[in-house]
Amino acid sequence: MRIVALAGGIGGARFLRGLRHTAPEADITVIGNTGDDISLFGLRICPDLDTVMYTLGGGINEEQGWGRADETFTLREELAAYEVGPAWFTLGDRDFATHIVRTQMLDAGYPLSAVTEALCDRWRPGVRLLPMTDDRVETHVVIEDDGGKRAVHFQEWWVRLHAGTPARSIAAVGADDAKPAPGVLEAIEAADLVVLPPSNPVVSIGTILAVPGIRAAVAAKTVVGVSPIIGGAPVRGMADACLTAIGVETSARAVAAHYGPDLLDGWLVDTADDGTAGDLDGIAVRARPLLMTDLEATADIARAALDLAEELRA
Ligand code: FO1
Repeated sequence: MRIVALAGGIGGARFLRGLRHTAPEADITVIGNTGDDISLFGLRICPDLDTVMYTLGGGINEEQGWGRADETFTLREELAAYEVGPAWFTLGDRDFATHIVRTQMLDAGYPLSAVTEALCDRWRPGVRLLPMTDDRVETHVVIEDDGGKRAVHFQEWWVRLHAGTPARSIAAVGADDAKPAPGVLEAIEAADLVVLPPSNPVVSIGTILAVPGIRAAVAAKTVVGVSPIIGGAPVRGMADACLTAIGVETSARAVAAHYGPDLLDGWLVDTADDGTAGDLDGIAVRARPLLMTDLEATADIARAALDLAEELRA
């Protein structure tokens, strides 16, 4: 079976671990969000690609869900001693190596897709990890505070401001001119089904779908999504702050409606939202426990998504 999954960071990566576990024989292609990417200290950092690569490759810092396990922070301390920032974005020594290798290859002219393939040669994630595009796309957030109205990089809003300052708007800068990375459209077209993991529907899944050509290609397939919202709140992260920014209610049903029946064929909601089950504009909604408490629970959720897709494909 050929599966394509659109993935952002922590929630998406954890879900993919369950998907790989429940369908070890499947050919899984992950299209990763690159809108969170940022250049710092002269290095290109791709948080969502790295989170998928480390999580599936066994190197992730499990509690944090991002960055490497067994980290040290000597470089960070030395940079701080030189008063070279930003201090609010924590990079460990092991993680720095990934960004150095990536930046060297980008500077040598390799596209991000080739760089990602090279990094995955080491990590062997057990899926094919493709960036959504090789072009530069960066999510920026317009905020208004006593400093006036200004756009800040998504990472500054997310990490330094903890999404505490309301976003007036969120823009995937460069998305309109971006092209899907090599292999992205082909993988979607060849897929038996597309899965939308419980990633952030705005800045992760939404950003991937904003790359011209990707949404239409996905919409042509059988698509099953997993709600990142349980009982009116995000399980992790601050998807509520992003949903509010685009005027979407923070509920499992509202996210399904936001994706739309042209895109979604099936939608898994948690039993806490069972009352809101019942199909939505033709989207088959099913309720089941959605907390990814451990690998088995996550594999069961992924299996439920595959089963729903099979039911809908028939
Ligand atoms: N998230 C934080 O909350 N604080 C950090 O200092 C931080 C550093 C960081 C470094 C590398 C990386 O790959 C991810 C990092 N993240 C950090 C997480 C990151 O902001 C999010 O994973 C995504 O961008 C949103 O999914």
